[in-house]
Amino acid sequence: MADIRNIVILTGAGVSAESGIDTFRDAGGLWEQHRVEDVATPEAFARDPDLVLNFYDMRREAIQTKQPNAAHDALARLDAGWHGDLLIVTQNVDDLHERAGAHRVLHMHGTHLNAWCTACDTRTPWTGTLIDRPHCPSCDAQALRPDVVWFGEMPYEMDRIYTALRQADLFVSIGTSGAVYPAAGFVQEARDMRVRTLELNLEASMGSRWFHESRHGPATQLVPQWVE
Ligand code: BV8
Repeated sequence: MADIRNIVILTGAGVSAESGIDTFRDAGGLWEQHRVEDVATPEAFARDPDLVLNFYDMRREAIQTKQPNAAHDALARLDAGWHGDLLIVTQNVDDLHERAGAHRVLHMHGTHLNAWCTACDTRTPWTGTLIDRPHCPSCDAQALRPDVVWFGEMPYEMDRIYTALRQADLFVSIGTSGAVYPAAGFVQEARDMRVRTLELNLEASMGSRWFHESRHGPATQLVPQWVE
């Protein structure tokens, strides 16, 4: 990586799979247990808030029992020692990148560690449940929802992501199926700007054909090999 200065890394559920966190679309994944339309849209939340709040309470509780794996650890080492710009853009709502020690992390689909008050629009660190309609610490309204980006909602910090992609020398996608936009389109954005692209994934993804190079295998093997 001698001629590389600025790196953008996109991670998806596959980077946390070996920590025991369900992915979305693998056999038995989250969406097989729940239809996306039923739990990850604003309409679903309006229609059946208990179902949605239970789904996220269950995931928030499960995430807190999991630990970072060798892929998170390798990315944290890279972040700590990298001389240039580096941004880990994660689609994941877990905090395993941070718990492994990474600092330059951007949660484009939000984080399970916050609750978002729909009354006063503040975000509060949250590790408990939301199903019991707790009061917002700021305005006392019982109007808290998960601070995650649902389908049809704008992902966080898109301008910052596109700016980082424009300035990157290398774009690496790790553990994502390439099924969800706009994240799935980042590789094409990168290629349009003559950025080198590398995919590290268990198997071919929906976007593999766009990458200059695509390596297949578990993240706990591929990521440390790439970082070292
Ligand atoms: C939006 C919530 C407007 C939190 C999620 C074109 C342009 C823009 C939008 C669209 C478009 N076409 C369609 C849309 C609408 C929609 C969309 O993409 N629909 C899809 C279904 C077609 N997108 C949206 O609504 C987005 N908002 O568009 O706003 C806009 C437009 C332009 C610019 C800005 C704004 C909002 C999308 C966010 C939805 N919220 N999550 C939560 O509950 O977690 S999405 C959900 O899917 C998660 O965030 C997840 O991260 C994401 C992607 O899934 P993956 O992470 O890839 O997980 P998956 O299971 O699919 O794959 C796992 C991969 O890992 C597999 O490939 C597997 O092989 C691999 N793997 C498994 N084990 C391992 C492994 N790899 C390595 N090692 C292993 N051990």
